[in-house]
Amino acid sequence: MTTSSAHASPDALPIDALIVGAGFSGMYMLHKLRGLGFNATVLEAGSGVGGTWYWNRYPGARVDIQSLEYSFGFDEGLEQEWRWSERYAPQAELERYANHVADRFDLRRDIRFDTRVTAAHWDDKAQLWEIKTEKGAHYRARHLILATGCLSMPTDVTFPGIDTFEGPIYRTSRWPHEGVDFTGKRVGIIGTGSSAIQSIPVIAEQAAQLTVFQRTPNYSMPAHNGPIPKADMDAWLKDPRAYRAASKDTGGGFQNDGNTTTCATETPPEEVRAELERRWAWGGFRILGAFADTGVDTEANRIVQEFIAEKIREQVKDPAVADMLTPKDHPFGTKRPCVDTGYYATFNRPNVSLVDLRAEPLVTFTAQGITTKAKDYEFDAVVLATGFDAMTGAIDRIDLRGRGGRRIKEHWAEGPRTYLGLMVAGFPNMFTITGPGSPSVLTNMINSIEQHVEWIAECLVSLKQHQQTSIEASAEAEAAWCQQVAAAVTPSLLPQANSWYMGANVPGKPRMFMPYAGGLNTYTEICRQVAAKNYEGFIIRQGDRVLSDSHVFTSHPPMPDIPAKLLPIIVERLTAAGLMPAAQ
Ligand code: FAD
Ligand code: N01
Repeated sequence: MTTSSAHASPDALPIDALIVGAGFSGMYMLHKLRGLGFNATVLEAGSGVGGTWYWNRYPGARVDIQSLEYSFGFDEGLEQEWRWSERYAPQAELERYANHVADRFDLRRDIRFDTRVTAAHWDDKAQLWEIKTEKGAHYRARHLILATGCLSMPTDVTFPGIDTFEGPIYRTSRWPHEGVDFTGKRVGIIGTGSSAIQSIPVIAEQAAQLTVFQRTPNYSMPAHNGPIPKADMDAWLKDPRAYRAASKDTGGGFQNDGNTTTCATETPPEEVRAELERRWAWGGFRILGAFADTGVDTEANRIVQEFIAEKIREQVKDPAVADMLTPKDHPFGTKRPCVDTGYYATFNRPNVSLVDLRAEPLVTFTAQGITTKAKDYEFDAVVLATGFDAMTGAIDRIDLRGRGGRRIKEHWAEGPRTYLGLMVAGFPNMFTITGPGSPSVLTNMINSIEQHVEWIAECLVSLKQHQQTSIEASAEAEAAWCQQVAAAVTPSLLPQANSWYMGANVPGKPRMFMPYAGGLNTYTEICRQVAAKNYEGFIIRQGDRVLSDSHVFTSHPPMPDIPAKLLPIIVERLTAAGLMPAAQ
């Protein structure tokens, strides 16, 4: 296993690790493994690094977690030499950052661009993964690391007559590199998720006319983008390590001034109001952490819903449009909330109109535009901001076969099953970075990525030190972890929405809440304990010989304190879901 990965190519000697994807996950994984003396190759479908920030170039695309925190913390030199220009960096700056990281650590020599992995099969005899690419190249690797992204595979959504439309159709997630000039154009956009909410205000400024087709309104909070807040900058400059550590030691992987003790329903209304106003003025996700009961108690959640509805009415002059823009079918926070710059006010512009697809369903695309049940709309261009086959889409598009030829699609037929969101039973030496069953999309993803990369790297070092050739999640530990994932989300309101977290945006996808909702800090501690207990729940082999055969999962950090008022709600939901025995 000493071949130079720079020359890993069809039928070459096996490499230590084949990493799929050159977003932040794949880039850090490569750097980390190299530093530990492993050889690794990255295969990336795109032509450049950055993943999300390479593909999603739509107007207005930017991060919605402050860049001070949404950036790598693994290297102090990198951290010190990079300065973010704004509180929430735009796509172009994030892509520059990804390129800077690639240059600084000389990553490109081990990344093959324009290379899509189509198949990966475990060869039990050779204890290797056999990997194939779209162009027919073949690699062999001891470990397969899927850094394929949770939000990298657009949904296959299509509409009747779409091929008859004579103008261009753009997907936010596959935006042309040369950009799009909408000046003087009549534009239609379908979708009102985060991508649409970011792009609508910018497209509206350029286009002659913009028609927004909305199926479900979303909650959106103002970003209040601008210079990095002084308090944050000062805290970061004073001690970047402590600042990072504080971000990582939170449920969401970013500092949100989270209140875990006070319930909105037990606080005087004027104090609740003042707190929500304070957080709305700060911007971004801060309102999510205002009260301990928002995410659990329907009544408490309604207080925030009404507060945001009022903010929408304040910003949108036409009361009928404001009403259309107000979410009514899901509690606040149960679909990923959006963060915007001028979204609601955009609907006051004379060149912007809103179509409610529930009131007038889309019938067909035509050569000139879109026909709904009520009207024909003519467009020069259409934008699809229709979302992703999240968490599993990029993984199950690969013909992945584990032990005995078992396919990942079979294994996940009723929803993705993993142990810790890191490994899958029956798929030895295959790791997922921020995979289903890990906190991933419920967190600041960079912190989740760093935690996964470092755990995987440590695991590979341990295997190497002990001359072990494979590690694999046991079926029992995987089942136990799936129960943990269910138990973490069941007490909350999260399962009540038809969200992409639940797989609800993809027809036929099994309904299952995919990420682990127990918080990044809790999860990190669980992973640490699992490794410290000699990788409990994993089967470790040397060739055919089983060296360690652990089938249990016992790592449970202490439960955080919960306000007494919430306990009966939590117990009732866990009992109803069969996750807690009913009291006798
Ligand atoms: P990605 O960046 O998705 O990279 C995966 C890479 O794998 C892609 O380049 C893809 O081409 C490649 N790939 C996939 N399958 C294959 C294959 N079969 N063969 C070869 N290559 C393959 N997260 C936050 O925490 N905060 C934010 O503010 C935020 N904003 C976002 C905004 C947008 C528009 C989107 C879409 C996501 C956002 N996210 C955000 C989530 C974001 O995806 C993560 O923060 C992070 O960038 C993920 O990095 P990654 O490397 O894991 O995956
Ligand atoms: O996708 P979405 P997204 N007919 O799934 C609609 C991250 N992100 O790309 O809700 C009509 O949220 C669909 O309607 P409905 C972030 O995690 C972050 O916007 O299903 N409409 C919805 O309105 C985010 O959550 C940022 O009824 C159809 C929209 O399309 C995730 O990526 C920016 C339809 C899809 O919304 C995904 O966001 C961008 C149909 N057939 C993305 N099919 C930041 O701000 C779908 N829709 C950092």
